[in-house]
Amino acid sequence: MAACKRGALIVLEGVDRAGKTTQCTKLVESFREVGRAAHLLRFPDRTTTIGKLISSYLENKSDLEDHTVHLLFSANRWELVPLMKKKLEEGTTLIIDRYAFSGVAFTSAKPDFSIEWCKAPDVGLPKPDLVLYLRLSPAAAAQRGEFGTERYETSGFQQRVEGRFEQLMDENSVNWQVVDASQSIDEVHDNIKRLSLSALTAAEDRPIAELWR
Ligand code: NYM
Repeated sequence: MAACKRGALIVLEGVDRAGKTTQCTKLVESFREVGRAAHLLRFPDRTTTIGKLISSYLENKSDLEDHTVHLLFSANRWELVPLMKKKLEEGTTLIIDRYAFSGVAFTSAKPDFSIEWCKAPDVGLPKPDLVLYLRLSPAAAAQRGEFGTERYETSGFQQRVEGRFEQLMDENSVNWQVVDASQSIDEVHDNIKRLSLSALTAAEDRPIAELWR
């Protein structure tokens, strides 16, 4: 009997209001429509004990030291790794709204944080087979309405985050694909669906790799 093919690990990244959450939901539906199991995850996962600490920090209800909150974001990914591996090995594709790249981009946008230090706690996480970067200019993002009220939701900070994402994309150890997020929801969806289905075909016979290792 042929070994069970694994699912793909697909991550959507991008600045706030690029449409990640909408696109993640539509992508899961598309996988299911073509008969492939798919499951949606998002980071931070605010439902766990660690996730609740992070959520309170983001909502400005509590303060946490900058290194500490970075490590909590990472711990919040590691606590989900057993579930992620189980799902992938069962053949379920994971569509993830933000991952370690957001972790690095947001913390390293703060003063005195290097990209190298920020990556360290996430080294060895399950490596995405595809990272879709939804690129949206600050001007186009501004047309989509006001920023929210959570921590980091200011235009100055978001511009630094965007610069960090662009730096991360220079590395070719990760399969980054840039998608123009200024297109219509359906156009963006068609692009990411095509890229995601071909990533699944390429990944399903290969073992799960380790990020940044
Ligand atoms: N964020 C997200 C981080 O600072 N580090 C991380 O590791 C991750 C995954 O949290 N502003 C930031 C990015 C967002 C916020 O917002 C989560 P949302 O709307 O739940 O994606």
